[in-house]
Amino acid sequence: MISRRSFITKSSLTVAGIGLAKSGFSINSAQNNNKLPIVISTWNHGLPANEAAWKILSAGGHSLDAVEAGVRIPEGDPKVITVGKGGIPDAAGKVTLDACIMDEKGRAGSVTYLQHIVHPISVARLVMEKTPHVMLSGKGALKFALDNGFSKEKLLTKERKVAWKKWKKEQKEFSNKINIENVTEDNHDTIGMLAIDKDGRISGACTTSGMGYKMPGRVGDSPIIGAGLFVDGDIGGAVATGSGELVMKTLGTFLVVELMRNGMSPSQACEEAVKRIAKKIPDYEKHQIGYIALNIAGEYGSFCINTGFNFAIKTADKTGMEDAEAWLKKL
Ligand code: SD4
Repeated sequence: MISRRSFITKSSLTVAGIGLAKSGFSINSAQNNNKLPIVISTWNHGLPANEAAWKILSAGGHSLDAVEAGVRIPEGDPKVITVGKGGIPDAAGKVTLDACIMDEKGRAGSVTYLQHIVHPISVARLVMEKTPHVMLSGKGALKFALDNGFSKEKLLTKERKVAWKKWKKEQKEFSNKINIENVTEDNHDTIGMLAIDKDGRISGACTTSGMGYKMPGRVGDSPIIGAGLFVDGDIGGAVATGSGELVMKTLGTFLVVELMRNGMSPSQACEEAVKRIAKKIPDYEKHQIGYIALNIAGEYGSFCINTGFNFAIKTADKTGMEDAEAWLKKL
C-alpha cells in the first residue's frame, strides 16, 4: 500500500488561511464558492473513490448513488487493508465489516459486524430502502444480504492472514494508537465520504473493517449514525475516522452537524468536536480522530487530533488531497 505521507499531493487546495480567522478558529480549507457538485472523503483512498463518485455527480446523478459508488472502490480493492475485502482481521483472524449510509431526507441504513460480503455499504443502503429498521448486525445482516442477492466471498487475503499470524505469534498487545504519523502495520483508515449533487442534495457513506486486531465482536463508530456519519439535508454532513471509541463517546458527527446548524463553518465545527474529545477523554493524545464536514453551501472543512490525517476533494475545478490541521500541533 502506498504510504499516506508519500501520496499527499500538496495541491493548490492546501490551506487557505482565510475568512473566519478573526473568530478565533483556524480555517484549513478554501471555500468552494458555492459550486456544486462536490465530493470529499477521508485518506488517500479517497482519491479513486471520489473519481467513481464524480462520474455520477458530473452526469447529474443523485449524491446517494455517488457516495455508494465511491466507497465501493476501496471496499473492493484488496490492497486497501482497512476497508472491505483485504481488510485487517480481528484478533481471531476474522474480517468483520461496519458501514452506514445516509441521505438528504434523513434516511439511514447500517450494518455492523458483517462477514463475507465485499460491499457492506450496499447492504446498508438496502437496509435503509427495504426494511423498517436502521441497523442490522452480524448473522442477521449476513442473512439479509444473502437473501437480497449478495454472495459470500473470502475477505481475508493471504497477505493479511500472514500479517495476522505474525501479530499473534509476537503476542503483540492490541494497539489503538492508530492513524498517527509513523505508525505502521496496524494503521487503520476508514473511508468516509460526503457529496452534494448539482441539485443540492447531500448524502454520506462510511465503511470500514474497523480497528486492526480488535476484540472479536467489537463494533466501532463507523456504522453508528451520529458517530461515524451524520447528514442533515438542511445543514450539511460530517464523517469521522480514527479511534471509534472516542467518537462514540462524544457522538462526534452529530455534534459537528449541530455546531454547523448553530452557525459554525465546517472547519470550526470539526475543531470544536475535536476539542470536546480533548476535554472529556483522558489520554486522547494517544489517539487519532479526523473529522471532515461539508455544509449545504458546498463549504468544507476538517480537523484532527494528531498530524497525519488528510482527505480528498473533487469539484469541477479541484482534484487533490488536503492535510487537516491538528489540535496537538496548534496547542
Ligand atoms: C473504528 N473508526 O472502527 C474506525 C477505524 C477508523 O481510521 O476509522 N480508522 O473505530
